[in-house]
Amino acid sequence: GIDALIFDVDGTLADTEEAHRVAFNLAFDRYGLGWSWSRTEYRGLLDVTGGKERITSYIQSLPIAPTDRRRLLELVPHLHREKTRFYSSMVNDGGIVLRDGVARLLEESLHAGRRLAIASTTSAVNVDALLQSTLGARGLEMFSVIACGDQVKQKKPAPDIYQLALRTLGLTADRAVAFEDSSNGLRSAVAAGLWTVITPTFWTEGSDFTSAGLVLPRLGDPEKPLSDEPGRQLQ
Ligand code: XBP
Ligand code: MG
Repeated sequence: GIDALIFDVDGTLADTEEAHRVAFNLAFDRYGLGWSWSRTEYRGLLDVTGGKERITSYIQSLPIAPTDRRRLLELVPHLHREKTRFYSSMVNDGGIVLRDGVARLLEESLHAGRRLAIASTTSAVNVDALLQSTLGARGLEMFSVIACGDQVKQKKPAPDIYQLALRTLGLTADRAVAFEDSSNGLRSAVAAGLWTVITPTFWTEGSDFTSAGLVLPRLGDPEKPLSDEPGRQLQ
């Protein structure tokens, strides 16, 4: 049987990528770099997971002198810190909603005695902000394990983050199911031995999902936001 459900965050729990894109651009602006990532360009940039890694790979692709490149590479941690500030405040302001069916799946899985976990590339502060702003005060408590960001050396598509989640849950891969939206996420989960459900977004549709156990347009029907009301019934 299945003991746990392991969720990716960006793209899977919520379609956050537009907010990430805007936050990157605001950070570039703050540093007067004159860079602005369009939606089309950002779709391609998503091939590299992790914000710091994405900015680094972008700088590596610029046709500039080695000294300029070095100077820009030194800025990466600062740019990323600024980006995280912009992104997490957008999330805290309530600008992000859960994807259809997510809240219900989380609630019903807990009710059925399954544990919930997170395996995400993004920073812990972003994951915390998203869970609290979409699920309320209980958001963090619902998850037994939150594996994210720089807790592993190798980000997705490497299996490390899913392996960390499984290890912390104390489970082997056959006792859990993964939920993902991207081919990098799918590769990571499958490499960790997990059967994986894919719900693509605008940013990932058309990718190669052949190794997925199941590809669905969404995890369920649209629903009203969760209330903190005790005894709230799921329909
Ligand atoms: C999502 C990502 C993240 C965000 C940026 O990947 O690639 O890197 O775009 O987050 P996944 P940070 O959904 O596969 O985990 O800037 O916080 O790294
Ligand atoms: Mg994702």
